[in-house]
Amino acid sequence: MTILVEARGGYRRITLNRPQRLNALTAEMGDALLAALEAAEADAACRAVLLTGAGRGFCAGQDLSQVGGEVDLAELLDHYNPVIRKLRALPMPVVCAVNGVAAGAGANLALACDIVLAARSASFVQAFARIGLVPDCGGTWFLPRLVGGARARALAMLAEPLPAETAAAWGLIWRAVDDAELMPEAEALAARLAAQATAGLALTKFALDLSAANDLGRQLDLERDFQAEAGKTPDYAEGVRAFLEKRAPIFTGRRR
Ligand code: T3D
Repeated sequence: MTILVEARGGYRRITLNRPQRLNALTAEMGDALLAALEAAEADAACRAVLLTGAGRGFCAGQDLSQVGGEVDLAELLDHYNPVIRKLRALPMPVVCAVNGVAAGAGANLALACDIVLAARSASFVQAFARIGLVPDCGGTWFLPRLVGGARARALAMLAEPLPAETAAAWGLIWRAVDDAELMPEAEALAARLAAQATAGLALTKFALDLSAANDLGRQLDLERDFQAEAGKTPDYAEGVRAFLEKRAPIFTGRRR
């Protein structure tokens, strides 16, 4: 099984599982990852996803032993782009625990998640330029938005490994943590998010993404509409009630 799925308290942990190839991606693996995300979305008890890799790497990008010759790269991306789209459209937060090197499409798979933690020993490599390719899986979209144009261009064109701590300092990821702390911290974060108001978090995620294409006026309109929707959820009522009663809220994640 190239993708492992475990149901935890309120969230699903999805593990890329080809450790002998640093979890390098194949078309079948892309399809299996998409199916795992769709299954998480269909499960009402699942309110967050945690994505990580087995072994010493997170993901080394496309499996290069399966390309070349007659392989149509555009066709290959038909297996990966739906995964990136699904990560951004999933109505729940996705935590990524980058346990080792994240290269090529593997780096951009991590950047497509909502909150990225990385082990201090991990690194991010936009490896594409080394083999004459263009950053894909959203790399050309995520990079300039996260780190700005100057750093995006150098990362994409030089293909040098960016250590996790620098990635955090530059705003490419949320935090770099000690290697031994990565999975405990990522699990705790996923569990914490799974206990929050899921619909509000989903709308927050979509609003932040949509801001990239909006001017302030349109974004204010969008916030008004999204707020109206969040305000109809039982979790909003519970949040206010809990505040007034000076207790911790108990959110259900239900939309209605
Ligand atoms: O449609 C499309 O557009 C195609 C999609 C393209 C998107 C892409 O992702 S293009 C970029 C593809 N990825 C790369 O170019 C990265 C290649 N890998 C590396 O540069 C290095 O392996 C790493 C920097 C990631 C890690 O280096 P290191 O020294 O820690 O490990 P290693 O010894 O190089 O790799 C360990 C094993 O994994 C090794 O196998 P072996 O010798 O022990 O049998 C190595 O060949 C294998 N491996 C690593 N990356 C890949 C891979 N095998 C196949 N494909 C890989 N991408």
